[in-house]
Amino acid sequence: RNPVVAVCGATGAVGQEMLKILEQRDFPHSEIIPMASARSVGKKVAFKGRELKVVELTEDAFAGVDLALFSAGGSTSEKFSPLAAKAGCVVVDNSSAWRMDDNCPLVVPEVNPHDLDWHKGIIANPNCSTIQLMLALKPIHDEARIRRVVVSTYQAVSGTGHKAVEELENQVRRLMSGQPVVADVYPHQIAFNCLPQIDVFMDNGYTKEEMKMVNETIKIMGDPSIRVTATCVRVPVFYGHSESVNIETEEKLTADDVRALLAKAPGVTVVDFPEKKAYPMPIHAAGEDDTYVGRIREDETIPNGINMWVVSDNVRKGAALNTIQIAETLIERDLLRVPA
Ligand code: A2P
Ligand code: 11C
Repeated sequence: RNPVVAVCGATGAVGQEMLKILEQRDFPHSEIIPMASARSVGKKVAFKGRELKVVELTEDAFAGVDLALFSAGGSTSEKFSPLAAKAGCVVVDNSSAWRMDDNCPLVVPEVNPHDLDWHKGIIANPNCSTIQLMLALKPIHDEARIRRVVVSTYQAVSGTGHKAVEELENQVRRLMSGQPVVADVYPHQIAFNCLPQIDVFMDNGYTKEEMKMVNETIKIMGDPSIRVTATCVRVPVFYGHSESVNIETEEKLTADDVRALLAKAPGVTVVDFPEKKAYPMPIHAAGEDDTYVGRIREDETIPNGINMWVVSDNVRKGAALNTIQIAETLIERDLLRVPA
């Protein structure tokens, strides 16, 4: 029979997108159960032209559930994912709770599907800004071995959740009508501004988001020799993260080599026609599944260097879509069960 699927965090920005994508991709299911906090009990969510009642995510909500797609925050996942797995339900979790846990694979299906083979019940979905970077880096690493990556991000407010989307909207409206703004979600005004801080600062002066990009890249690529350094910036864009990426490789690749490699990479579309002013932009990537790469050119300051610009919908490929692709890959590889 088809799996019983729980969507945990079904009322949130990513949860809503998950329901949309499950529907669009005709994900095999015998039942879909939307779960959220007690606050949302009684609410309804749309699925395939019907309305499904939201149930409370509780300790014993997972009896009879085969697959749980979690996007309800780190602490919720820390508490409930092990309970789900114990009940025999495979968890694919979109929070940062399990990503660096040695017992949990961290997977981008186009990059490291083989890591699903050793799952023990909980599989982690990487951070949005890491996922799109992996799609662009993997074909280059396979061909020419990446030594070092310098990445700067331009991240949309939807990465923070519903409240941040509303905050940007409200601030723009208020500023355009001459009213003072209130910053609540972010530490400063985000409208018409850039914030070089995503998440909290760590002892080394980097933010948590920056260190996620460093550590997750190494785990997903399975190669600790790749050195990554990141600067993550929040920009007043609603949907779609952009990244400026500088790569140093062991073997020489020309810009044409990289274009050809990425043109045949799964999940990647190259948009690189400077003469037509055509390059990836968040307004085009929003709502799409692929990761878009453009502005591919050689770094003329080093022998083996490439610069490029990588854009993807952070809520789709960066979160909901990648989570669902992990689930699809589990089914394809006959791995949708918690090993004894
Ligand atoms: P709720 O709407 O009931 O608060 P976003 O990231 O867009 O803010 O969404 C977060 C999602 O995670 C929502 O669906 C939210 O449900 C859910 N969530 C947050 N905290 C909990 C919790 N303690 N238990 C269950 N669901 C939670
Ligand atoms: C952002 N990358 O854009 C964050 C959102 O670890 O899953 C996702 C945080 C995470 O704000």
